[in-house]
Parts: sequence; structure tokens; C-alpha cells
Amino acid sequence: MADVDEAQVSEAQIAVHWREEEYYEPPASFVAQANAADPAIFERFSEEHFPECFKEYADLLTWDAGWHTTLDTSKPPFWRWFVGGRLNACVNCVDRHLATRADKPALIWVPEPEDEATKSISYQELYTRINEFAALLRDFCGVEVGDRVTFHLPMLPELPVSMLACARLGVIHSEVFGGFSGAACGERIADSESRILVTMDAYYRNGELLDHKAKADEALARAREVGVEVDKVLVWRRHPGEYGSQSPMVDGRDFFVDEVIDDYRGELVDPVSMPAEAPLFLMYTSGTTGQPKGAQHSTGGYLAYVAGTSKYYQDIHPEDTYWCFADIGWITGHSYIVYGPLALGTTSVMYEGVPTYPDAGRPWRIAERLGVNIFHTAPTTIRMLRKLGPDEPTNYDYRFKHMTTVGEPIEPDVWRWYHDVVGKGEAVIVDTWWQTENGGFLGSTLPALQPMKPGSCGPGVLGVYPVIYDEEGNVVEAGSGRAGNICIRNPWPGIFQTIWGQPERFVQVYYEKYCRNKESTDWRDWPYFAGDGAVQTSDGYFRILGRVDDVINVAGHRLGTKELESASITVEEIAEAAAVPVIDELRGRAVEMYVSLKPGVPASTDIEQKVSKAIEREIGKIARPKNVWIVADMPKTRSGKIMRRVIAGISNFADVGDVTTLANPEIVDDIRQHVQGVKAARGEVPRELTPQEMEEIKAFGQAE
Ligand code: 6R9
Repeated sequence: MADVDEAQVSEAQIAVHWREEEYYEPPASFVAQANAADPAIFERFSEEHFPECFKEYADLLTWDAGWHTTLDTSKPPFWRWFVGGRLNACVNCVDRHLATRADKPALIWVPEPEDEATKSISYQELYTRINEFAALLRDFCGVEVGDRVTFHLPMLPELPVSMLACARLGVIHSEVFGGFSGAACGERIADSESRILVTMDAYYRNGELLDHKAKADEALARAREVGVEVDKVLVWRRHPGEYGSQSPMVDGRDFFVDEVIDDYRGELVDPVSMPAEAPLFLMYTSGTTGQPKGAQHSTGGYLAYVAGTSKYYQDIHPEDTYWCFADIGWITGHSYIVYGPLALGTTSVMYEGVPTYPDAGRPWRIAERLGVNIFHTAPTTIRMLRKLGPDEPTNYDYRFKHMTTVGEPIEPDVWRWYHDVVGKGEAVIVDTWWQTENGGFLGSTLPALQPMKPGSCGPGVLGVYPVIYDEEGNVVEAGSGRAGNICIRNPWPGIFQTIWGQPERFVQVYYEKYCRNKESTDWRDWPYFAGDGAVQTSDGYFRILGRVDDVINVAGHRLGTKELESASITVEEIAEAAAVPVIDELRGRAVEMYVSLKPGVPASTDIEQKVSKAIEREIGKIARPKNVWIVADMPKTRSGKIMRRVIAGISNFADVGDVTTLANPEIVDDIRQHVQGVKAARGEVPRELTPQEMEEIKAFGQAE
């Protein structure tokens, strides 16, 4: 790469270094029992059968009224699926299972403290609890069809109960990740104009009972500043009857759910039959600039899509014990802890706390004890578990048939540990690429029918036809070795309907770039722009390179952050790595690496040099980092994505921006003091940045 003539440097340079990996075939034992094992399924979902192919997903649901139009494209890009159909999401996830599996556990909740009992909630009990809470919402709070209710709930069963109670009433829920600050919650309350906030007094995290209700007061204050007044705050208690927060209850505004609900014991609420196109929930995701975007998801299309992908890609059978180790405050939890698995009538496991509490064997103990056979998590968790307990899985007697990775590109090295050690070489892996906006998977292998390839998510999923375009809208051919912008050529049922209250922004962010004709009502003219860089190999598999703004341009060479990071973690001592740009007078931009070490490894300049050498070897001299910073941990989002924007701000002595939506905001000051202290001592304080440079750093690596 260092030799490439500058004039020839193009997007291609992002991808060319990542070595091609070997295929792994699914074990025969998996194939023998898989939901999708007949290759005829590819034909059924081929473009020729689009959009009617998605009837197969919709038929997994119980409808009150059938649809007359599978896909209405009359107002692009506001696609409408299953128009004319009516259904209720709660009925589909709970009521309809009562006849055949009332006593089967719907949810198994594992509290963080290991001496506290696990709770198993049968479909019957879930039904009762949802009805009581729905009665409370309707009669005590006066919420009506179409109203929005914000939740700021941690990982307790009260969260799915609250979601499904809203769904039962046709009320739109908007869950804000429990780890977010009160201010972040307040902005989301205001944006969605929720009059009700549902929260919890406290929850366990890393051995500590955190005061959570305090955030509700901050949230309400922030919402009020923007002119939105919340009428009632419903407070679930972690230990019913005992208040675990210091924050005072405000008379006439704050209510303990476990007290008020006594008036609604045993009540049943008729489910509201909703049009397929009615919004089911909002899920906020941050944009590069401006206010957060409330991704609005539909009832029929969304539920059909998560049920279908749960069946074929997660390979969920009702008798499985399925554990998606994610937070429900992230889209992954909505689709693949709650709606998808429950629509299929399986048992879905939820865990309250951190993966490594009290030690890195915890997840494997849970899996062994509960008989989990499907496991689903993110690379950040996998890396953490590998860092703290590389051999722990071998100490436990569990058997996974299937595992998922989601949320970030996974380094092939980490993938192999997941496969060999966590999966004991017996589990199939799906690497699922998708986004909050998408409802469900976009890229993945169909586990019994397509081999796995470490570091690649695979081809587009059934009925989803991706393409890579260059900046001008030309197709970047598979196998060309060139990278570009991955887009989806067609609508699919799980696609979000709009950004809540901002339809113009919806069109502009996701469709404007590659729309061929704004007047056209043909979906073929409206490719969906995902905002991720990708490369496609000749086998049709996609390797996702990260957000398109995560590229560092060093003297005209465009370096993908994931490649730099992947090169860094080939150094044995490194657990995790993040690459950011620094303004450099000579080269325009230079690379700085942040790395965290495996436990017990002391920081040393020797390790810093090893990282530099690895990057030089894997990518080229041009990419050699200006500095390698060894840090205790990286600032991360709720889904464990590294917030490169924050460390880029630190490296450049610039504003780090909003840190209220970090999972670990406290780490920011530690990193800043260390890095800026050393830089100041070395005389590396940069000149003042221009407004453009400032913007660039701010926009860099916007994780979500
Ligand atoms: C589900 C979720 C979306 C962004 C997405 C991409 C990255 C997600 C990935 C992946 C590579 C995968 N991403 N899954 N990159 N391989 N398997 O993560 O939603 O939080 O909205 O993030 O995450 O960059 O654009 P969300």
C-alpha cells in the first residue's frame, strides 16, 4: 500500500489488506435439525418472487384480518407492508401460545447477584402480568391508542412486560437504554412527547445496586426545558415493597407500580386489533449531527420480519432455550430477546448484569445451569470474555448448537476463539449485520445452507438484495477487491417507517444519496443507503468495514479503522484496539491507536512498539501510528461499540461532544488526563483546529 501511486488511491484501499479466510462448514448435527435446510428456500425468496415471498414470514403470525396489498410503494420511500391486515403484537407473542404451552417458561430472568434466585415466567404468568399492567396504563394513566410512553428500564422482566402491555393497547413504546443518563432520557421523552415515564428504582450492575430513579428527575427536568411535561412516573421496584433509591417520590406524580397494580389484579384487557402499518415502537439512535433519531417501527411488517429471521437465521424451535446476551435497550434486544423469540413461543433468557460479574465464567455457568443451546452476543462481549477468561468455557458443561455475533465487524482472531472455545467447535455461527433502522438482519449466512467465513457476515439475507455503490452510484462488482457504500436495493418488511416527526430527514439520510428518480413509485429507484463501507468477495459474501465516516485519510491513503484494529490485535497482549485520526501538519491526518491489554499484562513501550510493527506489517508504513495509547478501557455505547469520536476528540484536544449516552462515561476523564498530559509534556499540543477540522473530528466514528 505504501507504494501505491497517490493518484490511483481510491476506496479500494480500504479493503485490500484483509486476508481472505477459510470457510467453516456447519456441523451435520446442526443441519439435521435446522429450520431451513432445503436450498429451495433461496428460490422462494428470489427477486422474481419479491415482495410476495414475505408472505412466508407473515404467515408465522396470527392475523385478525388478512392484508390486501403485500407492499404498497405509492409514497416512496414510505413503504407500507401487508396493507389492510390487522393484528396485535402482544397476542402474537403471548395469548396465542396459551392453548399449547401456558406452563412453558416464556422468560427466564437471571439476576446479577449470584445468590439471588433465577425467575422463570411462564407464558400464563406473563399473560397475567401484561394484562394487569395494561389495565393500569389504560385506566390509571389514561393512555390511548397511538400515545407514546417512554421507558427507562434496566434488564428486568418488567421491561418486556411493559413493552407487551403497550403493544396490547396499541400504545407506542420507546425504551431508552437503562445505562443512558437522565438528560439523554429527557431528550427522548421530549422528542416523542411522552406523558408517561416508566422507570425502576434501582438495579444491579457489577455488584452494586445503582440508584436509577434519580435519573427520572433529571429526565423530567430536561424534557420540561424543551416544553414537554410528564404527568406520571411509574416506578417498578427491584425488590417490591422496598425502595432502593435516594430520590424522593413526588406526590401526585410518582407512583410505585407494585402498589397501584393491586387495584388491577386479575384484570384482563382486550387486545386492540391494530392495522399492520400502525407504529409498534420507537428506538432512538444518534445521528452524526442534530437531535437523536426515533426510528419508528411498524406492527405487522416488523413482527413478521423478526419472527421469520428468528426462525431461519436464529434457528429457534419452541423447545430451544435461547439466550441473547444483549440489552433490550438496544434494537437487538427488542427484536431478538423479546419480539422474535416470543412470537415463536420459545424460552428467552434475560440477564440483569455485566458479563464478567463476579468472574468471566458467569455466562458459561448460566448456560450450563439453564441448558441454553442458542447463544447470541456482540464482539465487544466476546473480546471481554476472551480477555478475562480465555479458557473458562472449557470448565463448563453446556452445549451450544448455534451462536450469533452482532453489532460490529468481528476480527477473525476473535471469531475463531468464539467458534473453537465458546462453541467448542460444535456450534454454527451467524455473523448478522444490520442496524436499528432495519428491524432485523440484513446480511448473514443461512446457517445450515451457507458456510461460515470469519470476519464476513455473508450474503444478503432471504429477500434482501444488497449492492455496493461507489460515490457516483456505479456498482462496485463482487470480487473487484474494491470497497464502497453498501446499500439495499429493495424494501423489506422490517424496515423502519420514518424518523419520528422528521420525515424529511428520513428521506435525506437514507434515500437521497442514491435515489434515481424522485418521482418514481418503483422501489427499484430507491436504494436504501446504510452508511456502512463494505467489500464483496466473489462468493457474494460481504465484509462490513464500519461506518463510512470511520475512514482515516493519511496523505491520500484511506485506511479503514477496522483493519488497523484487526492488525493491532494480532499482538498477543492486546485485548481491544481503536484507531482515530489526529490532525498532522505533514500528512494531513495521522493515525493514533488506543489499545487495552489482556489482564495481568503490564503496560510497556515494548507493547506500543509491537502494535506499530504489526500495523506496518499488515497494512504498510503509511499507517504507522503516531502514538499508541494503552488505556484501561474504551468509551463504549450501549451496544458495546467503541465511541471513536470521543477518543478522537481527546487526541486532538478538541471537544469530545455528548458523552451522556456512553455506557461508561467515567472513563473519559481518565483517558483525557493521561493522553493530553503526555502530549503536553512532549510538546505535541496541536495548533487550534479550524472549524472544518473541528467538524471532521466531531463526525468521526459516530458509532450508532
Ligand atoms: C444491530 C445493530 C448499526 C451499525 C451498522 C454497522 C455495525 C452491526 C454488524 C456491524 C459489522 C456486523 N454492525 N452489525 N458491522 N458486522 N455483524 O448493531 O444496530 O446499534 O444501530 O448499529 O453497527 O456499522 O451500521 P445499531
